[in-house]
Amino acid sequence: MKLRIAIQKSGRLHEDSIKLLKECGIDINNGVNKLKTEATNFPLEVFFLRDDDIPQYVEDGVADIGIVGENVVLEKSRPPIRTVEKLGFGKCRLAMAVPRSMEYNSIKDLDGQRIATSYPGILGDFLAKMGITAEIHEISGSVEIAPGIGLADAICDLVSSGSTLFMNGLKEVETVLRSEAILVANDKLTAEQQQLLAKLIFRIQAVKKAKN
Ligand code: PRT
Ligand code: ZN
Repeated sequence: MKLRIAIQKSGRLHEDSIKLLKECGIDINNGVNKLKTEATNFPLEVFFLRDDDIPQYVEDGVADIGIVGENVVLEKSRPPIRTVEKLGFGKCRLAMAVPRSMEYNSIKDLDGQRIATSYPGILGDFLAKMGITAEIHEISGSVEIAPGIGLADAICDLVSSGSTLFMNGLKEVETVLRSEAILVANDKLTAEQQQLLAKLIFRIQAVKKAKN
C-alpha cells in the first residue's frame, strides 16, 4: 500500500514541494516530463499535475493527499477538502486593486463596479459578506490588464511583492484572503494510509520546527 501525493508539475509551488519532501528525507526521482514517479525510500507515489486540478484529484481519491495553494482549494473545492497542515511557502494574498487614479475610500466604492478575477467563487463570497453588489467577470489569466483595456473597473488577483499591480497602474485596496501552500487530504483514507500520512506530517512538523 502506497500513499499517493499530487504536487504541482511546474510553477511557483513545484520546487518548494519537492524540497519539502527531500527535507522530510524522502528521495524521489524527479523526472521533469513525467506524470508520476515513486519515492525510493518511503511508500509514496508522486503525481505531477496542474495546481487547478489537484483539489479535484484529492476529492475524488485519485490522489490521497496533495500540496496546493489554499486559494486554489477554496476556489475549486467547495466545500473545501480537509487541510492537514500549512506549509509555510507560496505565501501570497488575494487582493482587490483599482486604478491608481481612482479615488478609493472604502469597499462601498466597489458597489456596482465590474471586477475581473480568476477567483469568482471566493470573490463572490467576499462581496456577499461585505454587502457589495458588483459584476464579476471571470478571466483565466492576465487579470491585471483588465482595467487598462476597459474590461473592468477593478480586479481581484493574487499579489506577492505588489510589483505587477504597480507596473499596471493599479493600487491594492482590500485583502480578500491570505494564502500559502497547504497539505490537503482525502477524508476516506485507509487505516494504513492514515498511518503513512501521520508519519509524513510528523516529519513535516519537524522540518518546520527546525526552521523556526
Ligand atoms: O500551471 P499551473 O496551473 O499548475 O500553475 P499556475 O500558473 O496556475 O500557478 P502558479 O505557478 O503561478 O502559482 C501557483 C500558486 O502559487 C498559486 O495558486 C498561489 O497559491 C501561489 N502564489 C504565490 C502565487 C503568487 N505568489 C503570485 N505572485 N501565484 C501567482 N502569483 C502571480 C499573480 O497572479 C500575479 O500575476 O504573480 C503576479 C503577482 O506577483 P507580484 O510579486 O508582482 O505581486
Ligand atoms: Zn493553475
